[in-house]
Amino acid sequence: MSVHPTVGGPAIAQQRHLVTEIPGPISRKLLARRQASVARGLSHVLPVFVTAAGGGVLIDADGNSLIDFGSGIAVTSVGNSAELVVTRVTEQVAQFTHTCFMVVPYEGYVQVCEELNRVTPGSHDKRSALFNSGAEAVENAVKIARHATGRQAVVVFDHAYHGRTNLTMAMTAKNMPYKDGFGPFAGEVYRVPMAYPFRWPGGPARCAAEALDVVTGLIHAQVGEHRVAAVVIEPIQGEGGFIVPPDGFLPGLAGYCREHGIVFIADEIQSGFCRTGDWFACDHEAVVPDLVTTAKGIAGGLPLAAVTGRADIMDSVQAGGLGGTYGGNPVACAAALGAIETMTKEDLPAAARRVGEVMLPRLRDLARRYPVIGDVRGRGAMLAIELVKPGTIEPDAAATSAVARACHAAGLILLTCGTHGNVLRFLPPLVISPDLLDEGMGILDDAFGQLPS
Ligand code: PLZ
Repeated sequence: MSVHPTVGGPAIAQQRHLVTEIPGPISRKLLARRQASVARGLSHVLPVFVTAAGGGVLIDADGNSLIDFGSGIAVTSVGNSAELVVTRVTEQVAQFTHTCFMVVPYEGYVQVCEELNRVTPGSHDKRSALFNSGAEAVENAVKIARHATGRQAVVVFDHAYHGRTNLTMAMTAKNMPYKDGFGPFAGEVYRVPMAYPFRWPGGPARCAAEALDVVTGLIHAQVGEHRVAAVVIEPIQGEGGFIVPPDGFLPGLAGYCREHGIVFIADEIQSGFCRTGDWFACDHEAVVPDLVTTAKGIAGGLPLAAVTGRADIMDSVQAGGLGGTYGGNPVACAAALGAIETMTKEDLPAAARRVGEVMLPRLRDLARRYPVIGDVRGRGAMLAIELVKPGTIEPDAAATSAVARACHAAGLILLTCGTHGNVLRFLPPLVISPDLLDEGMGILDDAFGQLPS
């Protein structure tokens, strides 16, 4: 058993260990307090209250040690309380906590932008701007694209997820729970079909070419290329179901945008920062977006987000046109520098590929044994299985939540996703030990075994 060293906290044994039912009595008490004090609109995947976390495990208030296959939705890729994040944050928080970059600047912000300009796809001249959340980064990417082009329309995809603010809700596809009752939504947002191999009517082999035809045809007929400021796409879709477009689709789309002066925006908020086995999911096919939005994995758990892209597009905005009180907060910047240093030193893209090499064969084996699994997909440590009524492509959300619940009860934190709630997704910290990965897969196997046949 390996021990995850954390600076300033206890070393956490890398093992699953349950001492109560899940959630235990202390968590249940806290949940009652939560229900009396916190708005109902916030929900939990699993209501265990965490007291410590590191590597691939979370410790709860009852003393249970749970395996983490969620990373707080693809955030703690470097592990929780990763050593370099803790050191840099601790140093920074003792120096100064805030000045507001718009009032008085500091070096950490500039360093994070330099790093972003270096690690994001393409070697062209770039600029970055920092924000607090993924949704805020997407909002700003759209602002910048509109400003640079003088156009208004924004094209997004079926199954897209871009956030919960007014503009990003309009860009997000799924109604329940994200949009229901929250309208009216921002205008000039147009939705086109996603290249979704498992569900493409003409079959996966024809998906890339046919989807490109459909998308460009719809933009031409229903929007007009000259009105489109930006096409925004997650290079691997996240909340919408971990949908991986077939090879050729993203390069084709990027080429089409170039041809028509449309800003091509890759939303790498979930797929970025080593998660897919490359620094960014776009790297897989050497696609170079005009703008990239990042968040989540960027700062090891502290709130930070960014827009990075072509200097001419970014710098089209007047001084004072972008900003916010907290965007690029010095403590969050220190965390990002620690996280990026960890990714580089520990070669976390390779670690993500190894996670995929262990998990994909196991998931494919499950799919052979359990016909409820219709598709296995993903790259690196961004993997998923889609559950359907056997022999059909009809989504099976009930089986999906039954499997997730059984995993939770056994001490494995596992997330679902998908427009139809029928996808189990796997997002372990990239530093998770092979033993924990293996144990987690065993729990998943047992959970499928418990499904009524
Ligand atoms: N773009 C691709 O995945 C956030 C949302 C969880 P924020 N995904 C997790 C939830 O239910 O709120 C996300 C994403 C992509 C944008 C966002 C938005 O990022 O930091 O949550 O605003």
